[in-house]
Amino acid sequence: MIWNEPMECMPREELRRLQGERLRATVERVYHGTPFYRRKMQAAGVAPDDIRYAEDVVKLPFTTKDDLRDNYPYGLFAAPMSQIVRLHASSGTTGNPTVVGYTRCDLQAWAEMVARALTAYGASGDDIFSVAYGYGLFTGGLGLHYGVEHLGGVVIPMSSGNTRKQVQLMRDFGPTGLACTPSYALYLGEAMRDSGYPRSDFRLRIGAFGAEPWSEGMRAEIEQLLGIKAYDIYGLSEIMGPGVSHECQYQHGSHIHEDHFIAEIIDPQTLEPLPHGVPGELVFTTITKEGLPLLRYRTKDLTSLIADPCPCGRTSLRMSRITGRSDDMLIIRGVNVFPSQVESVLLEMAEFTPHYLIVVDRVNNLDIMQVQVEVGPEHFSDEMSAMIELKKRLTHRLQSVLGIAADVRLVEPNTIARSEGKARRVVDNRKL
Ligand code: DLL
Repeated sequence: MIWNEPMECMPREELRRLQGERLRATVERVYHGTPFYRRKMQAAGVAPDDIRYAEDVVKLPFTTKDDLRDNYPYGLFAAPMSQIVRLHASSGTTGNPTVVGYTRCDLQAWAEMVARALTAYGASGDDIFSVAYGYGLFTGGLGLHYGVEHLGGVVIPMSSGNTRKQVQLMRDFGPTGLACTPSYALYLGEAMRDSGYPRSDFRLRIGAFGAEPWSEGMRAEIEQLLGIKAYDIYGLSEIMGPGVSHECQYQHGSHIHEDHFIAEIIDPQTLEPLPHGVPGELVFTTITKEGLPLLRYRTKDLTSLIADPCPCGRTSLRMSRITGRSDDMLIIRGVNVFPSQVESVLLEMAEFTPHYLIVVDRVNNLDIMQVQVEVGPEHFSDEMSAMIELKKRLTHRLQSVLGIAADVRLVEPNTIARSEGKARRVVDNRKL
C-alpha cells in the first residue's frame, strides 16, 4: 500500500520540476524574510534569480548546527511566532541546543510523512502502535504519535523507560506495532522473554526503529526476539524529526520524501557534491517547510544515495544505512551527545582538569556511558567524603547538560593518557 501515490510515485522528471518550483519559492521567501540567509547568500554571491531548477541547489551556501546555535533560539525562523505552534530541540555541540519551530502546516506535512512510512511498512488504520520513543523536546515520541493518529491507527503514548510496565501493557493492550530505538527494542524484547508470558500473548508484528545507527545483525536479533518485521526510520530534528526517510517492504535503503526535501551527498572535506552511489555526507534542503526552512543543511551523517528504481513503485531516491558521522557526535540511548559538552562542563568546574575519557559500552542491550575525569592536583584528596561529594556534583551537572546519566569515575591527576596528536576522547566498545 502507498499512502500518497501521486507524490510518492511521481515520475522523476515531474518530481524534479516540482522540487525546482518549491526550491525557488523557499529561496525567495528566506532571502526576503530571514536576514541570516540574505547575508549568507550575498556573501556567496547568489541571488534568488540564480535558483530556477532543483539542480541549482548546489549554488546555495551550506547551513550547519553552529549556525542554528549562533542564532539561538529563533534567529533562523522564517515564520512569525504567531504562526509557530510547536517547538522541539536537540543538543548542540556545546551550550545552546538547536531549536526547531513548526507551523501548523509543517506539523501536518510531518504527520503525513510518518503515515507514509508506516504504510510502507504494511501498517494501516487497524494497527495499534506503542510509541516508546521519548516524549518531550526530542522529536521521536510526538513525531510517531501524530503519524500513527494521521494513519488512523491507535496510539499508546508509552514514552521510554518503565520497561516492566511497557511489557505488561503490550500484553494487555495488544499493540501490533512498536516504535522505539533499536537498542530499546532489544531491551524490551529481553524483558518480554523474561516476563514469563508466552510469545503468543503478544500481537506485535511491525517495528519502526531509528534515531540511532543499527545494523542488519541487530535487525535479525530484534526480529527473532520480538517476532516482528523491523523497519528503519530516519530523521533529524533540524529537518523535521522521524520520517525524513523510511524503508519499504523491500528494505533496500530508505525512501526520502523528495517532494519535501532535496537530498545531496557531499565530500565532507572538499564540500563538493558527489554522484549517486558514492558515500559521503548527507545534506538536505527543505522545500516546503515554513517554520524553519534550511538550505543545504549538513547532517554530518555518512551514507550514499541509491537511484535505481525500487520494486515498491515509489520513485524517490533512497539512502543507505547511516555508517557513521563526519563529526564526533555519539548517540547514547537515543540521546545525541557531543564530547565537547562534557568538556564544557569540566571547564566550568575548577576542581577538574580538562582531561577526560568517555567510554561507551552496551551491557544487556543498554548503552552505558562512563566518564573518567582527572581531578586537579590541588583538589585531589584522600578523603573519601570529599571525593564522593565532588563526584555527585559532577554527575548532576553532566546529567543536566547531556540529558542522560553518566557513570562518573574520578581519577588521580596525570593518569589519563596524554596524546601527542589528536586527543582520543572516546572509546566506543559497542558492537553494532
Ligand atoms: O533522532 C529523530 C528520530 C526520532 C529519527 C525517532 C528516527 C526515529 P535527532 O535527535 O535530531 O533526531 O538526531 C538525529 O540521529 O542525524 C542521525 O545521526 C541519527 N539517526 C536518526 N535516525 C537514524 C537511523 C532524531 N535510522 C540524528 N539510523 C541523525 C541511523 C539515525 N542514525
